[in-house]
Amino acid sequence: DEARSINYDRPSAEMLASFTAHVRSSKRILVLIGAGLSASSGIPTYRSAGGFWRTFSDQQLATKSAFEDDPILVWQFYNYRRQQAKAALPNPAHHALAKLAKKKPGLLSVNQNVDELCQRAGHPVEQIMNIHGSLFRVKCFDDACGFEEDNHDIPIIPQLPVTEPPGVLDSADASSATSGVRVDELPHCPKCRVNLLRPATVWFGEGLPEAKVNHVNRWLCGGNSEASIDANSAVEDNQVDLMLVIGTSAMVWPAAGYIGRARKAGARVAFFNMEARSAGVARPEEGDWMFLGDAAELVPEALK
Ligand code: BV8
Repeated sequence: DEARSINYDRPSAEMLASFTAHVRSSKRILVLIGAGLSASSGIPTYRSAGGFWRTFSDQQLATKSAFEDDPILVWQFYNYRRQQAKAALPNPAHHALAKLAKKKPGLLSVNQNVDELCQRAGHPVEQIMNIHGSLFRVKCFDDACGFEEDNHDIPIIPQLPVTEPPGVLDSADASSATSGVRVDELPHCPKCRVNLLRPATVWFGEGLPEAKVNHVNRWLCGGNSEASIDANSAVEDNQVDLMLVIGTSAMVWPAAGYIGRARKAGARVAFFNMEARSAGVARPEEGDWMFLGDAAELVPEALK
């Protein structure tokens, strides 16, 4: 489905008024967050031109096999992204969303981003599920070991440069051989002392963190306790009043599936994107709102 980039009219007064009224009367709000929310903070999105690093797309490097083939190259990629995310600042949309979460205890954010900018904007941590992990957590390459911890070191190891030398970004020879780093210098798991540490983001082909997915499922079933999901009881309130879909191409599953699930639970949907999608789950339906433009500008305006 082609994405049509339409000229960005200002949201009409009546569209804003109807959305604001609905936000005010909404108790249970589900938010799906994508890279577009952080674009104005200087973090390139995945599927736009800037989303490439050297000659690779995220999908080529964010996989177990890419790490097994060339852990140095993958750590160079993540070292670069960690530094980029660390240098970035939350933008007005991150702050507006955090403010709404504090006002609406029935709000839950499902965050595909791994940059931690929502948390840095003060989004209550119990109301945001980072279902694709975080750039600032590392874990043992062997899941069976189970070691995982926060790590904000920039660079992750002294031998990896903090910034990419000019030219490397688009050089044809993007192999890690140019790094001068040896695999035994890469961070190793302090627990099993055998395996390498890897970024604790969810790679393609990997399952999402179960606890976080269960939390979203419980929230969608209306309960906040284990009971509601086990007993399959007809919980009192599994209605979703509003879904905000902010800066995501909704191409990555299972995250994209939350849009349809929220609709089934009664939600009207507001899309915030630079492009209007004419098909797929990211397509606005009757009664939805489509805010076309930069999330950093439109989200604070729509939520004020
Ligand atoms: C799983 C972390 C099974 C890594 C990420 C077909 C073939 C192969 C695979 C699949 C397939 N179909 C489905 C799959 C599975 C695959 C998938 O969905 N692939 C897609 C690409 C087709 N999914 C998985 O592999 C998932 N796991 O299914 O496992 C399983 C189950 C159980 C047990 C074992 C296995 C895992 C998915 C997680 C992958 N990890 N990232 C890392 O980055 O380090 S995904 C990656 O994409 C990011 O997390 C990102 O958040 C996510 C989604 O991208 P977006 O955020 O939407 O960003 P994008 O660039 O795409 O779009 C930006 C949008 O913003 C655009 O719409 C743009 O218009 C807009 N925008 C831009 N600027 C602005 C803006 N909007 C507003 N304002 C602006 N200024």
